[in-house]
Amino acid sequence: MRWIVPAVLAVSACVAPLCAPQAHAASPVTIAFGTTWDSPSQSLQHIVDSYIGVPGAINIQTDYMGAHAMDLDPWFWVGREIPALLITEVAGNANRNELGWYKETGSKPVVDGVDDGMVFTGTQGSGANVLITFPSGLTKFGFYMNPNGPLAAPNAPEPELFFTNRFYNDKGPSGTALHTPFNGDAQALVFDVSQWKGPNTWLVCFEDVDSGAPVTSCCSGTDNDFNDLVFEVTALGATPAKTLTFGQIKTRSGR
Ligand SMILES: [Ca+2]
Ligand SMILES: [Ca+2]
Ligand SMILES: [Ca+2]
Ligand SMILES: [Ca+2]
Repeated sequence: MRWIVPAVLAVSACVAPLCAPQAHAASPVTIAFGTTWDSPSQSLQHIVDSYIGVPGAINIQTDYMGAHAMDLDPWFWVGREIPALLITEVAGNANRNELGWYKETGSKPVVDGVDDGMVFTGTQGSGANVLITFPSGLTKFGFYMNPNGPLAAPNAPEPELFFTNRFYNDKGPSGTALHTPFNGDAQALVFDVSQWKGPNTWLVCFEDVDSGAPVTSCCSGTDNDFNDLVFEVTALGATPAKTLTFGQIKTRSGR
């Protein structure tokens, strides 16, 4: 099930250039899922089942944003002040992986402290929560990961970053696509969890190894398990997907 940004909120939130037309660029986006190098009990499907509390409510291989034709691709959010909760990290580099936000302008951001910022440092772990207040008010944004923090990661030497907007990620291990998608590797999966966690709530699941590398047995290439940094964020998603009743809109508007 997909929530849609309620029209009344979308209108109030939409000021140019936040509401520039977005292309359904290439969805459905295919993901070359691998077998986790971690314990099977720590697979993303297990994590999501435990997080939702309803096993199978979300199928991580088929329910991510972009999995279906006409899903928005690339993905982004809109907000002024957004809470984020670190659910779990299952990665050898968990103590160094860093997560940040960046202002989405439609071109690859320069992460330099202007129009971007840290969300979770490498030392933060499960249960860490932050409230991000965007300095310029209502902001169209996405997230980036610095894999292994200030150190290099496989196929991702400094200063390479991974973005929720896959078009900002390289193709293949270093620029040549080895498999679909051929126009930017997906390094994060985004799931709409509003049905279980409250309106406009999303689960973002990063892969901390370059996901365009071949999926191999442990431990070269990538495992593409997408459980390396999993967090929840509450913000308006880019895709209006559910029509609310007038009563629901009134309720939300009164918040
Ligand atoms: Ca790094
Ligand atoms: Ca890549
Ligand atoms: Ca991984
Ligand atoms: Ca992992």
